[in-house]
Amino acid sequence: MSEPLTSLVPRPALVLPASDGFPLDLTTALDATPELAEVAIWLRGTLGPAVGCPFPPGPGGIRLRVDPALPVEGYAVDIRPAGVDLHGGSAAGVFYGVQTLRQLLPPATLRRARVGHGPWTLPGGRIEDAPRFGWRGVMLDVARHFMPVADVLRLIDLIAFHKLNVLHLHLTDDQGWRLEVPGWPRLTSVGAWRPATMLGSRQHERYDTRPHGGFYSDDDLREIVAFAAARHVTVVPEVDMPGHMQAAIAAYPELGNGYAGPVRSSWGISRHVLNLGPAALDFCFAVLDHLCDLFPGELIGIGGDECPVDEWQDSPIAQARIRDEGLAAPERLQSWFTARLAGHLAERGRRVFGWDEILAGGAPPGAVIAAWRGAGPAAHAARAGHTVVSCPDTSVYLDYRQSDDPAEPTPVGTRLTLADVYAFDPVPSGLTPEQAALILGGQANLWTEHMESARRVDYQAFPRLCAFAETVWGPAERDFAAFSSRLPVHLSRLDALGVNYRPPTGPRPWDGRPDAPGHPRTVEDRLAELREMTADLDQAPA
Ligand code: TNX
Repeated sequence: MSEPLTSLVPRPALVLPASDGFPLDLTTALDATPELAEVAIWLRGTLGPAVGCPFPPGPGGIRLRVDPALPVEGYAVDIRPAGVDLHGGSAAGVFYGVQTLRQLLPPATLRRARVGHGPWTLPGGRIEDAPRFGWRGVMLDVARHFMPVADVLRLIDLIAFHKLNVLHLHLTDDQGWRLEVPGWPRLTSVGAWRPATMLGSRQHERYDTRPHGGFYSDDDLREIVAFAAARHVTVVPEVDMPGHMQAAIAAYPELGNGYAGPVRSSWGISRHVLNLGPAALDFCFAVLDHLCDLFPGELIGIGGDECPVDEWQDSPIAQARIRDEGLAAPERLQSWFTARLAGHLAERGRRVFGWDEILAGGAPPGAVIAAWRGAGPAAHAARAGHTVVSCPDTSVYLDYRQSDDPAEPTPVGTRLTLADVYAFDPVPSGLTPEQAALILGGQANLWTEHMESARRVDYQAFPRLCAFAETVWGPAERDFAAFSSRLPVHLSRLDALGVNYRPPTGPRPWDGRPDAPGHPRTVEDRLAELREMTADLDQAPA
């Protein structure tokens, strides 16, 4: 069988090889219906420069059609000498079919300009394919390290190449605020900048001496949203509240509980959180309204993770709120707050997307839970009737080290090898079929404390993201040995795309970060820590 047909990533549901393929040359025509105009524009713009073909409209070449009888994101493609017939359940399905065609061509055609003269032959055969899950996500933290728009767009292209369809953008955190909000100019003039950056894990207390920062203009974010939409990727924005808010409080101390100081330079969790008085609530509503203006998707991320209550114990503003709302304890203030945000978003036809900490005290109905603290919270959320995105740190935190090699850049977290990520299943065990149906899919998270550039994000993400793509696209039953045998061909595709992936042989000398030491953990220690962190969920209504 032709090598490209047997080395697709993610692996398609069905591949039936045939003897003769379709040669692509400078005259190959493209026949697409009007509803597929955007796919056609993208195909011409992506494949055109690499093969030197303008893909003139007309019959006899590549034919694209929507067939509503197919699964909505599924596709079926027939490649014969007479032409290519590609049907998708929707424009998204057709788009994924074209992504498959790109992988079937030689890797040189993934480049941005012509290398060689062709003809490039698509191997003959039929492929039928559809994803297992509707949420195939990647989270990018642009708060810890700002990533320029061009690099975000490039990552979206790589996400879409692997048939992933959600980019969760973590836009704010203690270490930086990355979007403009009308009426709150200091968020970006002050909150987007920090005086220095921690080098390595916080245990070492090392810093560089360079300021770091940056933020996206409204048009930057609109461009990201539109670029992603053309690739069938939904951008889910997140502004993390009421904790992880030190950058906003540095800009507007009246939002906090007495903190007056800079944006945070160190990693870890800040104790400086919103006071949740009337002004802070108005601020949060203004932020949400602006997110609704910029991001058309139904879900708006409100964060909600790791919010220490220490400051609320002695804050007159927080205490007044606790008293006025008749809350039993400071711990209840966050769930009261989350309910207010959910109500505000519901009035605008949107829903809350939050980390699993918002389950404590009961999450608002309709909230989508990003379950990250091990496998327990996903099951807890599904049992409580919430829809869930599984992203347990124990399987899919791509900031965690990829091996025990001491040369791995800033080794943190538990070891998550390619095989560990490949073994991920978004559906936790022990759920009824009805509860399992609430698992929307999975998400790999790229926290960027230790990734200051796109090059380092590449290193942490690839090839583990290729393995992850198969966990959310392919069936539950998978074979790591078979995946590994497909990987070398796929790595040649990543080479052509210019991805700084981790080589199977380990980090190259320049991938290392001797200046930024890590803090590796054992799985046993992490599991014990997670049990303690999620103990409060056992008391929460399920
Ligand atoms: C926990 S996951 C966090 C992040 C850190 C990450 C590092 C989550 C909701 N919170 O703030 O960046 O660990 O792995």
